[in-house]
Amino acid sequence: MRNWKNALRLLPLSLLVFFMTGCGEANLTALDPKGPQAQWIYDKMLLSLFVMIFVAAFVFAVFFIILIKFRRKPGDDTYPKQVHGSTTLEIIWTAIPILLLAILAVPTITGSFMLADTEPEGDHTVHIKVTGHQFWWQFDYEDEGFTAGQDVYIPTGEKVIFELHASDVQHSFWVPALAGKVDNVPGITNHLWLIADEPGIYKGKCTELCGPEHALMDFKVVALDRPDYDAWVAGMQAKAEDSSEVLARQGYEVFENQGCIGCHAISGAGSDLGPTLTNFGERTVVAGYLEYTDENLEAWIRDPESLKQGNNMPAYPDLSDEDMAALIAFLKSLKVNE
Ligand code: HEC
Ligand SMILES: [Cu+2]
Repeated sequence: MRNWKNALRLLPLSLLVFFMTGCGEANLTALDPKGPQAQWIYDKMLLSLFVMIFVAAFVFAVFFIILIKFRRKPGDDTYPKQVHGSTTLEIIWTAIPILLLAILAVPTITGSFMLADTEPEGDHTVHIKVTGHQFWWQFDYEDEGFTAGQDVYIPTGEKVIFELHASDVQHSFWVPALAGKVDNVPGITNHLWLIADEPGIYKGKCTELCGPEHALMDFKVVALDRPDYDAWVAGMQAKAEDSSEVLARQGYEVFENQGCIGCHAISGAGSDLGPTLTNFGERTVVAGYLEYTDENLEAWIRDPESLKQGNNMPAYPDLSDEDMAALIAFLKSLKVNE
């Protein structure tokens, strides 16, 4: 009884948690689709939900009718009439499920072809190579000639085709508001396309258990209107072609002397060892999930292990405060659209 009451007390809290899971960064949900792929998936979820509700309602209704109608009445001692088999009934209850499955199967099969159609569409189709690493994402814009880390920028209203790879173990690429999930498998190339209808930042997540901090392997899709997207691409390309201005910045020395440069590219092609930092100053989080503050940045550099267990960045506990300040200022200055 006590347990039951406690459970009841937790109800408002759990409802709150339930409703809040949709808030905060808002769009880590498949229930508020923002593109045709996600919309299709959402519609099919509703369709199967309606089919299930119909089945459940029908079965429960029949169950209760029988329960009440055929109850043994007080004073009634007669033994009910015994029946064995009914061809009509059996045909009916075989046909209904077949019909229901057909209702689900036809759109599912035609839709599977639609979702797998990674043929370019229009003259602008964007191709991006995605590589999953423990526990971060690399985005190579091969046609454009540069690499981005953690945040993937796309134009709105255009078909974007992702080519999915993995460098170590299996990962899975999922941006619920825009599309379904497809696995990144070492040695295999998978594809996924999506379209973002509106500009915005869409949260993405790795959905394949890939190690201790799998749960923190977050990324973002930044959808921009074509002109803004073009400006971003031009900025990234300019940095890829000429990084002299970045290298001359204060704080770069520390970055170089500490060996950060060995894993983190700040222009051009990225490294497989760490996220490209070319536009790190434009990120909204550190390491995929930490709030973007100087304190968190410092904490990350001094001891990444304590924030993301098992990740592949070494700790720098002994950096002087001066070097740290210079380094942080340098990292925050890395922007492509200034
Ligand atoms: C041996 C390779 C390696 C070295 C050296 C290294 N890092 Fe990293 N760094 C990584 C990896 C791997 C990650 C991604 C960790 C994760 O999220 O799982 C990372 C992540 C980061 C991030 C977060 C990036 C983002 O997109 O949010 C920052 C900032 C960073 N490192 C700064 C530095 C600085 C500054 C140094 C030098 C003092 C440095 N790193 C040295 C491998 C390295
Ligand atoms: Cu992963």
